[in-house]
Amino acid sequence: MSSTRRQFVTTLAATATAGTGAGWIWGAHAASHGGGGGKVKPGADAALIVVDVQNCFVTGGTLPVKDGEQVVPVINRIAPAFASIVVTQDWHTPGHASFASAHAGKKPFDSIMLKYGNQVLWPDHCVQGTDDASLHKDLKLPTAQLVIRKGYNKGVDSYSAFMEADGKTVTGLAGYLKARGIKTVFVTGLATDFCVSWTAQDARKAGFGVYVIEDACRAIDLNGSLAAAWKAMEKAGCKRIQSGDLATA
Ligand code: VGL
Ligand code: ZN
Repeated sequence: MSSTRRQFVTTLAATATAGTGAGWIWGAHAASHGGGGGKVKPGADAALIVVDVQNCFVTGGTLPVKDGEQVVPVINRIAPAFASIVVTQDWHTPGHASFASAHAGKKPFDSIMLKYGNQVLWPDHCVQGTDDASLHKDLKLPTAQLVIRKGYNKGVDSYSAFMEADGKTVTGLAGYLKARGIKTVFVTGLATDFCVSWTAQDARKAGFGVYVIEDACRAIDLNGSLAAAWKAMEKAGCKRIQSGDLATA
C-alpha cells in the first residue's frame, strides 16, 4: 500500500471510530456496552439497504465481484438489528445499454459516452427473470419489506437504488423511505465502488443520514474505482463503519 493510500485509510478509520461514540449519529444512538466502547444502535427510523446481493455478482455469476459471496453471512448476522430492511436487485433488459455486447466493437470494461454521460460497459449480467439475477440463495432476510429493482430501462443504467444514471429518473425509493419515517440508512452489498457507492451518495442527496458498512460490502475495483468511491462517499457525508461497530443485540 502506498503511503498516501495508507494515510487515507488511517484518516477514514479514525473518522469512523470517533463517529461511533459522538453526537452526529443519525437515527441511531450510541449504546453503552460493559467495556464502555460506543456502538451504533440502529433506531426505529433506520433502514438497512442490501444492494444487489445477486448470483450475477458472486463466484459463478456473469459479473463476479471478488469474494462477493462473503457479504452474505455478515448481512445475515446484522439484519436482526434493523426494523426496516430494503433489498435491491440490478434488473436489466436483454440488450441493455450498459452491456458491452450492445455496442459494436466494444468489450466489457471499456467505457463509452451515452446521452447521459460516461458509461462503463459490462458483460451481460442480471437479465430480468434469469437465475443470474436472483438474490443469493443463502441471504436470509425474512423480515425485509421491500425489494426494489433498478436498471430496467433499456437505455439507462442505474447503479443507484434512488436515481438512474440520467440524473433525473427516480426509482421511488426515497419517497418510500420518507413515507415510512426513515431518517438513516445503513448500506451494504455489492459492489462497494459502483452500486453501493452511488446508492449511499444519493441517499445523502435525498437527505438521509448514511452509514456504509465496509465489511458487508465487496468491490470490483476497476482502475482505482474503490479508493475513488470511498473518497466520494466521505465527501458526500457518508460514514464508514464495520459490522462490529453495530450493536446487533
Ligand atoms: C453493478 C456494475 C454493473 C453493481 C451493477 O451492483 O455494483 N456494477 N451493474
Ligand atoms: Zn448492472
